[in-house]
Amino acid sequence: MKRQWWHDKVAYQIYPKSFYDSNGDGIGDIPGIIEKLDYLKDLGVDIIWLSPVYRSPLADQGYDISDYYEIDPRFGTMEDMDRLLREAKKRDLYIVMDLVVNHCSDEHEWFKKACADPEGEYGQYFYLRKLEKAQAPVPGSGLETEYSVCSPDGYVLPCNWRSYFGGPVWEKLPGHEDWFYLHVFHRKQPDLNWENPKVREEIYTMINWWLDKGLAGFRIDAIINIKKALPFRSYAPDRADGLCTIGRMLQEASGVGEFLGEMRDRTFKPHQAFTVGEVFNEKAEELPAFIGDNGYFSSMFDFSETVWGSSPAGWHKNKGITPDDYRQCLFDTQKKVADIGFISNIIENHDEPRGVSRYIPPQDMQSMDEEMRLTAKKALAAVYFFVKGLPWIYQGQEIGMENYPLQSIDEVDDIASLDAWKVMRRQGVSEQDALRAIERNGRDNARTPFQWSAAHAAGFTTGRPWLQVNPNFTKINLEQQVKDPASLFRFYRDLIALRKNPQYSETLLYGSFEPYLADESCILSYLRRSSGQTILVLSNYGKETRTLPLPAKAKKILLDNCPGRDLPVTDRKITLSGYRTVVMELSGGRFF
Ligand code: TEU
Ligand code: CA
Repeated sequence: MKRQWWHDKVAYQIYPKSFYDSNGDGIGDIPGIIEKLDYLKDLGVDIIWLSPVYRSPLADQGYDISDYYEIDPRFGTMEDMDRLLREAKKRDLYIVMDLVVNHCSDEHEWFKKACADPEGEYGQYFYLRKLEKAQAPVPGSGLETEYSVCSPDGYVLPCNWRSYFGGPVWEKLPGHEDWFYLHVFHRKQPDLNWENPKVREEIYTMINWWLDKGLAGFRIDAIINIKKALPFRSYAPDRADGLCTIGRMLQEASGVGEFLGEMRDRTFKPHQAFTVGEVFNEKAEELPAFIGDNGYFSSMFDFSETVWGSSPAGWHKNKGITPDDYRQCLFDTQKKVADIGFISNIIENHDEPRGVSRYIPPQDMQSMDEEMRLTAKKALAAVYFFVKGLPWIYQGQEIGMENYPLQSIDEVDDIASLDAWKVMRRQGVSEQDALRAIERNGRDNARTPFQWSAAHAAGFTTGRPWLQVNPNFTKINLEQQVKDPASLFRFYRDLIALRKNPQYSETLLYGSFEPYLADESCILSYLRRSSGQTILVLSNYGKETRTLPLPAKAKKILLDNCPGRDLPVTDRKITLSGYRTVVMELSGGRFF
């Protein structure tokens, strides 16, 4: 694998709307991010991904862009953006924006022109179809397929795919009776027709415009969806609504690489841009093409842990992930990626519940005392941080922010959660059970305001926050943790410092990955090895004290999540109390 400038970096995701509000309107903004750049520098991160701040009606919180060349006034101005790029550069920070090009907003001028003239040039920018009302299927018309579904007013839809946000992916074109358009996400997010070279040219021009402004690169949104299996066809329904998941169609889609390779060659490569793909449903054999040396992207996220246990039947059927399941996902990805490229590792993002509320068994979180709860949060941090690849920290993860304790569905903003609620209630799931399922899986968990302090609205705003603050902000906030040497924030700073320590970075960046004690339940442990150095990450990822064999003599303890406590260790074994986790350099010789 070719070595890249960003391999020794640590990355951070900002969800601008909830990061820091500089003008008291309750919405996080770009000037607020600028005010916090020194904080991010002090934490030790380098690459900063901003979730979208382009002009948008915010139907999907900015992932519905109505002008790719404008900043939405709620987040600031283009001057603010230029200032952010300058201020970041002064601090050797790299700004990466969100590239959302599977779809745009229905308020984008392209879509307005398509509505005005569906058969004109801009009609080709989208997937529009003029449809017929249902009648007795004419043999050979293709309408007679057993899975066809109709619009509420009887038009036969081209396919029975279900939007990621629920309901059919076909919506009536505003102002028309028999024209429909495709949206695999929200109806206010019409899919762009990537088969149209004009669309691709528009997108490449926009990407280069932003890269010429000094962006370090992009996180690339939902990009696997740009290649549909055409012509449209229906697949066996997976629910009583007669629809099937987009994933079912994606299994049949092929050729996305032509678009991704063209985009890379026309934009990212000429700018040596850093790119990280949000790729679900990729085919295993595609990995080298995606993140190999000349891959479509620099990196892509490992979502194996986030999708584990999810059920197409509804969120109430999603299985909770155990420490052993988590380990299996983490280790399987390490094995799959090996030296193909650099995978991007997360425990949460703006679409996921908080990592500490998901990957530490909830029953443990509830039954442990404060001290062991903190120890467990540090254990999770160390375990994901030192596997091979690029570690990402999502805003608030570094202080251990937790899921939001939902009292009512009225508190929920997330359109995915609101759809999940409908799906569950339609299946007779009780309000309480449906609420608990949203509390466990909903995207708002990661979108509550960053908890800066115990002051009003957790110090996020002087006004009324756009989304409620987690009531635990008086206990979990940055101001308190900066002062506390044993805090999670300080531990994250130590993790980053260790990864960057020249004595160990060669091993932590490029060393091999070797599972250790992988058959021991609730032991999350692995070896990182480079020529002449072996580092062991060893976590007793459970509440009970465990005595474990060492693979070789401990040479030096590099990190310990219970530093003040006695550590019983001999040449050949070590005793770890609940969730205690150590990172140690081993001496040369191996016992086995
Ligand atoms: O998400 C793409 C996506 O498919 C998954 O995150 C998931 O299916 C979705 O969040 C519904 O639960 C990206 C963005 O990360 C997400 O915030 C946007 O809503 C989506 O694309 C549309 O742009
Ligand atoms: Ca604001």
